[in-house]
Amino acid sequence: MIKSHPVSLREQQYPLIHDLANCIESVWQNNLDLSPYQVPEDLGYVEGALEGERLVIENHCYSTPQFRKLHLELARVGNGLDILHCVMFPNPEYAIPIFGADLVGGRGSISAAIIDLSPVHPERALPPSYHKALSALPPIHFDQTRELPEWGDIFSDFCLFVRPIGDREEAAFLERVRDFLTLHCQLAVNTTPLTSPSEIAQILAGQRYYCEKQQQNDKTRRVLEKSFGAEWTERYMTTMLFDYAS
Ligand code: BLA
Repeated sequence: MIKSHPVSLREQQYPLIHDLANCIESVWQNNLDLSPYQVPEDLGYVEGALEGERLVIENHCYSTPQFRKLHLELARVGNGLDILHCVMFPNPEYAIPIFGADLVGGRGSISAAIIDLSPVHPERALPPSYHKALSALPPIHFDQTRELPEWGDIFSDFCLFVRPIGDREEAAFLERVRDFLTLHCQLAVNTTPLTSPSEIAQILAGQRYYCEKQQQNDKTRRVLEKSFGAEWTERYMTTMLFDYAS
């Protein structure tokens, strides 16, 4: 027995997803001061199979002085579609971007791999320290880049949205995630928190805008609805995946 359920989902997942989950947790452990985050009791490990294929979801959450919630979610649909979803929600006193990653694939390839450090600043610009650090990363090339959907105006110029082909591109994607995450954790712990209520209110508004846009992702919604129904999915998307303080 591993954890509270019979087999860890991660062990069975597509290798890049499995490796990325381990990478994310080790960068968090090495750079941040992690505390437990209380996941609503019925949402830590969920299984559903309403009208479609069985969907299994495993959630791992932490909080730190800089981050209200670090969320890593692993999911498997039926016997072949694997998903990794990760969002780092900063505390609103920290004027830092939102790290997000989503990978969808299985049975031999990843169809969508996206990572970004998304600005929440009112002018939708990244802090200068982030701009400088991200600009200094070595150039990277993927054969197949993908178009962002209409709601994707939340993403930065550094957003990487690709279909990685083969071992070399998959390894390059993993390294880029490690670089984004490491520099994010290091910049975050060196950020001085805001004290001005009006500045904090602007950050909250930016985070809310990000969450409202992400909630418009119909591809995510459809996968969840097929196994759990519309009502549960609405609750899950607004309280677990993209919740914001109001
Ligand atoms: C795309 N997300 C998708 C797709 C699926 C999911 C099935 C389509 C894959 C494809 O087009 O190849 C499904 N993603 C899920 C599910 C969960 C999930 C079920 O996280 C959770 C249980 N999505 C995020 C985050 C980002 C994100 C944090 O959760 C970005 C940082 C982006 N996912 C994202 C984008 C697309 C996507 C931009 C493409 C949407 C489109 O092309 O319309």
